[in-house]
Amino acid sequence: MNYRSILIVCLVTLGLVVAGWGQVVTSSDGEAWVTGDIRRLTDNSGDDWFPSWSPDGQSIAFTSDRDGNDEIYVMDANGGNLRRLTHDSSKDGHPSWSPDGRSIAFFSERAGGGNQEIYVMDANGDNRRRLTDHVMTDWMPSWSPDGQSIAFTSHRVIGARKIYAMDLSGGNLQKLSGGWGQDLYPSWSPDGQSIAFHDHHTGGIMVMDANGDNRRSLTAPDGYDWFPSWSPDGRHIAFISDRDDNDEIYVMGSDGSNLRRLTDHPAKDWYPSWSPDGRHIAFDSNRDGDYEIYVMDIAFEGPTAVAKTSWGQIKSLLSIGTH
Ligand SMILES: [Ca+2]
Ligand SMILES: [Ca+2]
Ligand SMILES: [Ca+2]
Ligand SMILES: [Ca+2]
Repeated sequence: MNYRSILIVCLVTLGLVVAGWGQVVTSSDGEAWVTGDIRRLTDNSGDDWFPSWSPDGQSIAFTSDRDGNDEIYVMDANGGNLRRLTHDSSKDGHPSWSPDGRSIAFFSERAGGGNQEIYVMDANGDNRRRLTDHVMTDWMPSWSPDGQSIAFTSHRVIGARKIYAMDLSGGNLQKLSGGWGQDLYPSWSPDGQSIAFHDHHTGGIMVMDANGDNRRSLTAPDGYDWFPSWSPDGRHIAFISDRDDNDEIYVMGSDGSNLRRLTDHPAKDWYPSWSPDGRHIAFDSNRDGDYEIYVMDIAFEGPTAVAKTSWGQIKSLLSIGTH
């Protein structure tokens, strides 16, 4: 960087601190993520988990046991207007919105015997229908960007959890990952070409073509990286890692480059879900005792963008934290 670039970076940093933003996280190549306010959206004694941002940006679905057992809820993205979508004494969890925002996939044990199956319902909880019917665990659904398929994790190969995909009738079942390892937490890339997932054998994040080919490793942590979540523009993947001794949210390029940490708190920070505009990440954390849903403001400044930032862009950047 030249002196002018350094001066601009300093001014941006100072401005963001004055504006209430928390941190400018840079890497050695100068690429920067700016993290801002963290807001708590829920406040109750139950555990609130697995946030999933709706495609229109207006709502966040999540799992909570606040009413005695795990159910799916949805609230406005500011935490208001809470609605409960499921009413069953067994576990319901891990909501995933369809790309058109009309439906939510989730897993439920309502079929009995502690057997988890994948279901889909309308976004208001109506029209629930079951997609899987297998004695072994089926869970963690992730909708394809074209809305035609749902990837999920299943234990139906004895001793190995694998990534599968099916159409919306539950048919055309395809096993996408092979071997005897444990593959979990599929996340479909926004262009539909790839699926990221957690490989429990290496502990890292892997990615494969959407047909299961070309499996390759993105991270190789000393610990575990899990729950990848693709950014809406497809350029980045957020995930959870314990590589720094407590569970934090990290982000990296979708090729595994430029990894950096976004949260810094001794409590657990889990399950990132991007807002559709890429400017916020919802997650859950037990930093206030039990698990609650939080939203963190973020802004990405590429490796050359900061150096080229104009005063107009600085003003624009500073206004990101307001709604
Ligand atoms: Ca709670
Ligand atoms: Ca339930
Ligand atoms: Ca099952
Ligand atoms: Ca943490």
